Amino acid sequence: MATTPDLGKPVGVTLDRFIKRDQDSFPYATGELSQLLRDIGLASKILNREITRSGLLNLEGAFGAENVQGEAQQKLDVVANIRFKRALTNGGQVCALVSEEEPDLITINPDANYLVAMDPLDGSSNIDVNVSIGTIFSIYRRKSKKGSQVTKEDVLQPGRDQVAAGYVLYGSSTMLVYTTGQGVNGFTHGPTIGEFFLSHPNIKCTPDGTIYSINDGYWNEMTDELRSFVEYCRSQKLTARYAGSLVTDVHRNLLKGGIYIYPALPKHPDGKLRLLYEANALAMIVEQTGGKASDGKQRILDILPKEFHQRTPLFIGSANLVDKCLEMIS
Ligand code: AHM
Ligand code: MG
Repeated sequence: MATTPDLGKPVGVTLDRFIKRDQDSFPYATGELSQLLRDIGLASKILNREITRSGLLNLEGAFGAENVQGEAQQKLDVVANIRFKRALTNGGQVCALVSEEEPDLITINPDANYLVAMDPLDGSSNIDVNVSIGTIFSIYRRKSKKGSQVTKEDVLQPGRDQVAAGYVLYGSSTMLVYTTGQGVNGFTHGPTIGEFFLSHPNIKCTPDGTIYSINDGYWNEMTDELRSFVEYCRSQKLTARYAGSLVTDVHRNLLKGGIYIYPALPKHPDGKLRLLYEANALAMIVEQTGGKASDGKQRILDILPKEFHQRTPLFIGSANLVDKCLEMIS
């Protein structure tokens, strides 16, 4: 029997309208954060267009330079960095930006209140093979006075002080998922209309997941304790899934339930992923859905960063699976 759609649910509302509704729930909101979120939405739509056409525009492959981490930049890494920087500059709501692609703090508008840390295009080694990639962003309120020079202390805030965070997944469809600390909502891009529409309201991560995601190629370099946890996952008949694209792996586990692990390894003694613009944003999102995120010793969101490009091990996902893993490795 056909069912009548529930017209009371806000599914289908555009991102812009949803951001406005979100803003209205904060009595003293000025609209600056809303504008910033819209700017990120706009840049991601522009980048989405570049990504879908990259094979035709000779935008695949290496750019020929290295970023601050000593990793080969892909052409689309560079394009993504430019697109976001331009959108945030034109939008005027960001005083400074930390980007994976640039070594130093990028000052934008000293009269603005917000700071952004972002990985403009994550998982870029997957670009040339049409595997999903993503953008990750964290938003903080500056501590110093508006109009003054932005300081290192403004940027080095613990993740629990993020005012908003999110990611964009450029996959079989493009999705923007974000939180302002009142739950997590996901928006799917309608390519023919050029808008994001609410498609995944109030996302919740199931406490018991069925997926584990870790690069099995590092088996010989894992600690015995971590290997025991992987063996536990196998014994429980969990499914192994690892795209090698952080946003893709975390997003899938968020919707289906699971754990993603990038441990400290001999070649990455502090882990590979970056605290400020990868782990923190995803930790805020996952915690807001009921999940957990840890570096193996402490909650990701409680780490006080010391450097812009600091790395961290990451154990993130369904609460009971993360707890079980932490219990077994500690
Ligand atoms: P990137 O920021 O240079 O793209 O690297 C981060 C990526 C993550 O998306 C992914 O989870 C991880 O690196 C995969 O690393 P590995 O190939 O070592 O498993
Ligand atoms: Mg990255």
